[in-house]
Amino acid sequence: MSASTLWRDRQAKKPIFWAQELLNSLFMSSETLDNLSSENRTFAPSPEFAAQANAQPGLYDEASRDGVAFWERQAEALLWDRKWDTALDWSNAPFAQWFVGGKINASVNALDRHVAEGHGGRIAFHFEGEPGDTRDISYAQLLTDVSKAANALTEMGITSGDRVAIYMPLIPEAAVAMLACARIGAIHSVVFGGFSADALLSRIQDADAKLVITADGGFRKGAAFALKPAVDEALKGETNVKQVLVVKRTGQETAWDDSRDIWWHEIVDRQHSTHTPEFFDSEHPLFILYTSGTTAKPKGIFHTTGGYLTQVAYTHKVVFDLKPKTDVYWCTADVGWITGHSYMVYGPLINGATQVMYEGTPDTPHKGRVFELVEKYGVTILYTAPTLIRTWMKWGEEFPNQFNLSSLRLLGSVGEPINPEAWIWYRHVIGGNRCPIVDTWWQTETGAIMISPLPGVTATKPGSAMRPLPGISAKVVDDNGVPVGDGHGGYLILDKPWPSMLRGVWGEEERFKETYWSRFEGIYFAGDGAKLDDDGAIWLLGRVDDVMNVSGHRISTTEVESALVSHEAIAEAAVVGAADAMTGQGIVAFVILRGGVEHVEGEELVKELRNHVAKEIGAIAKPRQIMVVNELPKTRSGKIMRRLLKDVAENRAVGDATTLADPNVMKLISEGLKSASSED
Ligand code: 6R9
Repeated sequence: MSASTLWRDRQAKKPIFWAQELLNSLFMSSETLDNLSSENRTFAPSPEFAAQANAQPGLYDEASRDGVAFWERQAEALLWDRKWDTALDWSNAPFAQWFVGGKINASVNALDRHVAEGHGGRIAFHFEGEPGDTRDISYAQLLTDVSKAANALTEMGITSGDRVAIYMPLIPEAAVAMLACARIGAIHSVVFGGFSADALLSRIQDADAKLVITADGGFRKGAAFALKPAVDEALKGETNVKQVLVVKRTGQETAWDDSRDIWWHEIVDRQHSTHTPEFFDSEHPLFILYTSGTTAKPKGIFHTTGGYLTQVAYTHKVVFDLKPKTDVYWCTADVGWITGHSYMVYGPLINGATQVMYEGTPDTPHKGRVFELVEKYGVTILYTAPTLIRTWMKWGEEFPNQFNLSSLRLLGSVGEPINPEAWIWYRHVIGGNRCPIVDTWWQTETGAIMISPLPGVTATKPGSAMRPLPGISAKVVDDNGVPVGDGHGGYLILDKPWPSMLRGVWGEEERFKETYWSRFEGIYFAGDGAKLDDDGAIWLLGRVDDVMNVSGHRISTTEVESALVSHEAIAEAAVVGAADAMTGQGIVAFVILRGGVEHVEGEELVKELRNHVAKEIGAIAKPRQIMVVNELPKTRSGKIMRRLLKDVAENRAVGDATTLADPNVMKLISEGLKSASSED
């Protein structure tokens, strides 16, 4: 599909019904979030896909009929050393306990079990390093690696309940380190390898980690980057870290402190190749993962074992339709992100999946790298983020078209709302119009997927995550916590406990209650705005703080971005609401142009885009300013840091940009905006 067909396609959509929304908002002050456009295309699964799918339509009824018993059945799919006495204890809400009295080991479920069942020869990871080095690691080999690492951790004095910080590139040892911690009951805290020494230090301190597992470096964008120096820098701060375990990945020159640093190969390789696991309480903490909130201090979201494993395994099976014997599954996330925890380590390994793990960036050494690997390994299930899909759109179809992508049978998306245009492109160009797309909504806090189509059941709409999964209760409510009807917007909430829910914010009980459970009494508020369409399908509108208020009308940044991206000249867009004396907030857009498309330039283009948004959504959504940029400020997990763009749009000094993948981006953008003139 060419860009111009996409463009026409978008034009053919039913236009807007914002006038009605506007009226509603006049009469109902609680009508808080207006989604001004609508999407009518639907894509039902093929009869062939539907017939073979792991999840059949009856699952919804089964879950709503059986409540907690439904989750007990999912938990039974795991291997327990001792079965639980009580499935759910919610008496001390919001502190949930699932499968109370049960004893389980995460690593045994991920590894030993498959080997015992005769699948030790199955490949767990096809690892591909960025420079092209490869390793095929079987389940039996992975079990040996994890057992040795667990023995090494024990030799180093790490015991159950200790916190271990993991700061690594995306290499198999990262997964081995996580599973080795889990095996001995130590709590891992993976800190994304793109974070700075300062960020690492604050996370080490907050969790009071005893050990850091790192590497000399990794490969990214065609070069070796160093990690160990950031650890050295961080450990100049006040910590209780006694030892640093270092994987040799790049072989680069590395400063060394003999009293503290230990090479992974020196201690791990000489360990015994088996390890007898201990079983832990279902509610034993499994990991802490830091995530940013509205304040500067990151929140240590912590998850426990039995419930988390139950839900990641279940969702991985039903949402990705995994057939462990035949599928090759690839989740492109980093282990430093919750997606890497739930859908690269725990979920897929528990389900016995064969996966691809790729260390580097998708444009190295060429822009077709991901597609090349799909062809090479015969990937059948691909799970990635909208930001990468839009980047592929920008690069053009010639890259995917050079490779055979016919092995793909299912596509997934996660991390932010996917624009209908990107969804359609993904389906057409990557999925050959035959693969169901699962747009999966969830959070670090939820631990596992909560809202998503079931690929063999749901007729999907481009841009909608559709419905809560069987077993999950999610609703869209107004300011007073009252569910809104179809066709209305509000706040997305979860009103029933779920097995993989966060058990708290590490060391901050009050903050946990305050952040998640106080907006609506006793109900989890996710921080996202959402809308139900006329069929009751859920449309995520972004974080509520990403919602703009222009002349009293709330407009989602996502929606304006989608409108901009639907223009043939635009590859990617980020929109912020900037303080405006007249209208409260004015819409400021930052756009990246699509390569290889003929379009007008400069002033003319800006005018055309503003009119285009007006046509797509309504004049109310016309951006005040549009600035063409080469890059957008993104975190390494791909989230656009709108906070920084807002600083620029409001002529403030740009705030903390330490978590940006490329810190120079902001400088270029601020200089550019000063010279760009405001319209009207
Ligand atoms: C898994 C993950 C969580 C926030 C969440 C929401 C956004 C994630 C989404 C989505 C729309 C989807 N988000 N998936 N928005 N559609 N399919 O991303 O966790 O890093 O904690 O971010 O991401 O705003 O609240 P996390």
